[in-house]
Amino acid sequence: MEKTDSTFARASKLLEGTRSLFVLTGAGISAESGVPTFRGENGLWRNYSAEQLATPEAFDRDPGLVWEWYHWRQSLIGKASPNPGHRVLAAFEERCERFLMLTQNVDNLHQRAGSKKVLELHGNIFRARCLNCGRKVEHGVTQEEHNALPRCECGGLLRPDVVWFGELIPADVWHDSLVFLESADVALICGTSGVVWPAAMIPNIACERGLKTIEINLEPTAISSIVDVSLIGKAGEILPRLLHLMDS
Ligand code: BJW
Ligand code: ZN
Repeated sequence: MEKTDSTFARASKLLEGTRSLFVLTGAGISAESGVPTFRGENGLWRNYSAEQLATPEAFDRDPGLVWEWYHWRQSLIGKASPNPGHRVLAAFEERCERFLMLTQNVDNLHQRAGSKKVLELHGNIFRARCLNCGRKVEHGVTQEEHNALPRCECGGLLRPDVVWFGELIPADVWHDSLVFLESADVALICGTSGVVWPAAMIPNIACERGLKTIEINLEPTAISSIVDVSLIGKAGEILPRLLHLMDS
């Protein structure tokens, strides 16, 4: 058997035997749906990086520019569909007695693929909140006049209801994830560069707590050396292959 075959066999065995599965996903799981990732090739929008746009300071300075980025992404995501990777993760939820997915993605694609137990660490791109009254509203790309900044009923400026750099992640989401990790058997980490905190701590926490860990990524990352199994390739190809092996 080739090394890759035995690596796949180890991963599918771990997944087959798990009663309690924790999944962490990042932008890579949606890449094959045509949603750009944040880092690496094609990670920039008009030469701006996520670190330059996804901050409260960038929004204070130029809310029009930041909204343009979000509208561009909303429109891409609106046209995108879940890919086989999303669908296999939804199938894993059906098969496990206990399951929790923590996603850093804001694109709804897991939910659209049928995943139910999904916690959003960085918010949702189709929701906005008012900087004046705090109201949260569903917000899609077509909702305002060309060039006008999105406004709340109260007249206040709306901002995307997502978590930017320097902002706190939702405490309940983080708490529930850590509680789940206490009694999970396996952590599957899929399509994240693992450079953004606190999500970047999850693989280490999982290892410390004795979980078996599997990583799926297009390339080796900082956590590849600490996980039990590292599968290199496209999530939309690897996940269906794992499911197939589990069924054979
Ligand atoms: C595939 C694939 C395929 C591709 N198949 N794989 C110094 C040290 C440590 C921490 C900090 C520091 N300075 C500041 C911080 C904290 C900061 C941080 O982590 N900064 C780092 C950049 C250093 N973190 C925060 O500020 C967080 N809050 C916080 O810590 O609060 C406490 C605090 C408060 C005040 C001050 C300091 C601390 C909040 C982080 C919020 C991140 N927000 C964003 C935007 C969300 C909204 C939106 O979508 O617009 O979240 S930034 C962006 O990065 C987005 C993502 O969710 C996040 C992670 O990216 P992800 O998902 O990993 O994507 P990529 O592109 O990085 O990677 C894709 C991967 O997929 C790659 O590995 C590819 O190889 C792979 N891939 N195709 C499989 N087909
Ligand atoms: Zn308001």
